[in-house]
Amino acid sequence: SQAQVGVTGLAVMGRNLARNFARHGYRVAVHNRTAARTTALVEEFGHEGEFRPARTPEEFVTSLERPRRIVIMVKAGGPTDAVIDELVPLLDAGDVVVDGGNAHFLDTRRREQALRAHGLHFVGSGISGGEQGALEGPSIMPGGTAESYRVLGPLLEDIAAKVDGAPCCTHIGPDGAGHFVKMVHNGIEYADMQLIAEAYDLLRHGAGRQPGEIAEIFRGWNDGRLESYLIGITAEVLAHTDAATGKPFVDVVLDQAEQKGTGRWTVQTALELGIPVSGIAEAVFARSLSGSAELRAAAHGLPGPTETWLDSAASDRFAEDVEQALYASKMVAYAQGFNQIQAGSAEYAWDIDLGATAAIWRGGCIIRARFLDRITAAYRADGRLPTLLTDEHFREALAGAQSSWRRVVTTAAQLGVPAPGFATALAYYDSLRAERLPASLVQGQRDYFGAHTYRRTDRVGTFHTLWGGDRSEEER
Ligand code: NBP
Repeated sequence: SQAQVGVTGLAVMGRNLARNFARHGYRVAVHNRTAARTTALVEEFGHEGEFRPARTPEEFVTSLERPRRIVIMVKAGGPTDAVIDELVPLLDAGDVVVDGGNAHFLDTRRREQALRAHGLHFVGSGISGGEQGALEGPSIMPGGTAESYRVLGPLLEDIAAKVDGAPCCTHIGPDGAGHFVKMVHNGIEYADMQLIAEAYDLLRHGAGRQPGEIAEIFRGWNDGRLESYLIGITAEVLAHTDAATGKPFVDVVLDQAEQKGTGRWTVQTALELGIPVSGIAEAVFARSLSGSAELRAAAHGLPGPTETWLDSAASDRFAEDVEQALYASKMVAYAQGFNQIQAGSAEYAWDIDLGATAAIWRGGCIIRARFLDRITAAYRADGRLPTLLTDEHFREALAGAQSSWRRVVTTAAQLGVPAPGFATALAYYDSLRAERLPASLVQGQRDYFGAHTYRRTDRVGTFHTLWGGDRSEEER
């Protein structure tokens, strides 16, 4: 009998995804440009299930039952197009082609349109969870037509992570919706990681704690509302000692963070949509700054504050404040990310269910966290919530956190410990809640130098003041 699903591209992700399908009892056709990877997979893991190795794309396609379900797991960009071009002439109307790589959602929209012209379903699917997730259950964010989800959904739900018995996979929406949501997921991941890193830095260089002690603090936090995969692994990394030097591992790693680009895409897209995702942007910039070795070397030795440490009593209370600040800043970062999804959904008519999106991030993916239940609940209660921050739970948490949050940002500034993520989150919060913003002054400046006009609070219409003349106002 023919294979039920095919995977082409058998590097770490594709191989583990193919094994995941096989372990769930599916007959899996496997193919890779370089045949050695296909052979190796079958030799090493053939006992795990029914694999149908194929040496050529033709062999791969004919080994699949129809409508065919093909998952492409190759390097994003040109390689994905190359594989699609190779497969399309071999396929039949109704077949479903999935791109499980980290494609840009605009590429996915283009590919979906092109394949639709051939009567094929193209599904751009976000898959999160890395190598281990692919094998043991990732969080899956498929886009594409409703028909494609009917053919493909049950298999994806089978291999996805489960939380309380529910699969971490849902049909996100048409064409690029899945990859868009995956992109924002990665952006949020950047923000979350940056905030955790800042919490560490404040405990280390503000409160004078050692990495091992901070690991214990994080373990404690992981038993509470901050419980998440990222906090858990952070504690592990901080507790780790470098074998070669006997020093804390975190002290021997070069402090220049790298990036593959999905965080940058999130910010670029947010700029286009006009959505302030300052938490994600600061995280991307923080990585860039860390990598600017020459700049940092040149600036090293610039004057800093004279106060450099908290005393020990203050330091104990400070750890509690940092937990509050981290929770509040994290709320802001997620609220911003969900606003971006909301905006993308409106712009491209995707009709994305925000509550369902938060629910499938509870398992399998890097940002999995207890906290996501709160987001699902907030959007279930009100699908049109303008910002998560006004939901009852979030509002109460902010009320409880805000004075700690302010102390942490103030202390960071006083001690000269950079906390761009915490600071920008607080500034966003205060900006949103402000009754009046100095944007009125910016409008005045714009009108002064460029006659860009302004609106008034007390009358409708568009106005200009004759700044160079008698400063009378005229309606434009
Ligand atoms: P890579 O991104 O390293 O890609 C390697 C695969 O692409 C190999 O199978 C390679 O075939 C194939 N390939 C290339 Br390169 N050029 C090709 C071409 N012109 N035609 C056909 N095949 C080509 O693999 P990965 O790390 O498993 O990631 C796969 C996708 O999943 C990527 O889009 C990645 O961004 C995404 N992703 C990765 C992770 C992760 O944790 N690694 C997590 C989530 C998503 P070869 O063997 O013949 O060279």
